[in-house]
Amino acid sequence: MTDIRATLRSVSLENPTVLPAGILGITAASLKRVAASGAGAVTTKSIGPQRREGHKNPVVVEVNGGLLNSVGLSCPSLEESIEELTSAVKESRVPVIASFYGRSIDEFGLVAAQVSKAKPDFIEANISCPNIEDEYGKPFGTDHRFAAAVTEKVKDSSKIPLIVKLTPNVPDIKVIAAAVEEAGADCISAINTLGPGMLIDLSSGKPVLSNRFGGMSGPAVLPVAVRCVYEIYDTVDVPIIGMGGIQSGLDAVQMLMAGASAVGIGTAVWKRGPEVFNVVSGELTRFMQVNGYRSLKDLIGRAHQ
Ligand code: RRO
Repeated sequence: MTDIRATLRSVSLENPTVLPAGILGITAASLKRVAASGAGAVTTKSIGPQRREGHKNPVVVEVNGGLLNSVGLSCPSLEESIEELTSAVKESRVPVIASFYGRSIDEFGLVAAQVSKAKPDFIEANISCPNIEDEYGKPFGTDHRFAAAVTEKVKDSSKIPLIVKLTPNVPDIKVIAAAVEEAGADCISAINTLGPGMLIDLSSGKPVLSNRFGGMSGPAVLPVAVRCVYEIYDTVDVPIIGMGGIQSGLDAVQMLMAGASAVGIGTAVWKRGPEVFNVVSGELTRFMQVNGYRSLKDLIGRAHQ
């Protein structure tokens, strides 16, 4: 019997696939739909301290190997977001992760406290959005001191287990991972989008995205994501949700072997619909059957042996 159940701290997932932040995660209805399509856990779009329009269209463009986005952290008001989150937590058949952000360290604490009232299974601090500048002019996740300060503030503000989402856009992701673990992170998710990148429209001679630059996701980033997860696994003891470019069960196997305990599937949902979660679980199960792996424990971190 092949067992693909996953564990993140004390939370059990029927399978290791997770809907990451930013994809179909604004309403309770869409989160429930993804859960019903076979995701092992679902994450909200990042919830902010107040309503935010985000950047002007176009905010997403398809490029070779994936997508370039600069949505700009659009979100409804905090009250609306919490209302949707509360319904999702009550009605979802799978664990719910509440992603959130703040523009300052204090704001991270305030939003964490508010979001936690809905009692999600995890809160996820998004310290890695590439498309906005925080009060220090760059994402908190690019500096180990700010990453640790946000983590500490959130841990002081909430009793809900904390995931910290890291950016690949740093010289050494191990330093950031060690800092957030030391500061109290219960799990790490990685990676946020790669870049920033840029696409220029040849007829107008202008950048395609209204914000000019955007973060890259999709199959082209998989090797970067696998390397980041591999390095994080070498550095910390907390569980890792590995994401970035996973489209198939075999991509998921790579991520598990690199050290992830669960795998995020984002851009592939945009391309293939929420059915992709069942497809990935099925392919993962078949790979394990054919190769004699009985449970995810046999796969997780295997590349380090
Ligand atoms: O909204 C965005 O532009 C965005 C976010 Br919050 C993020 O975390 N990662 C990304 O690629 N885009």
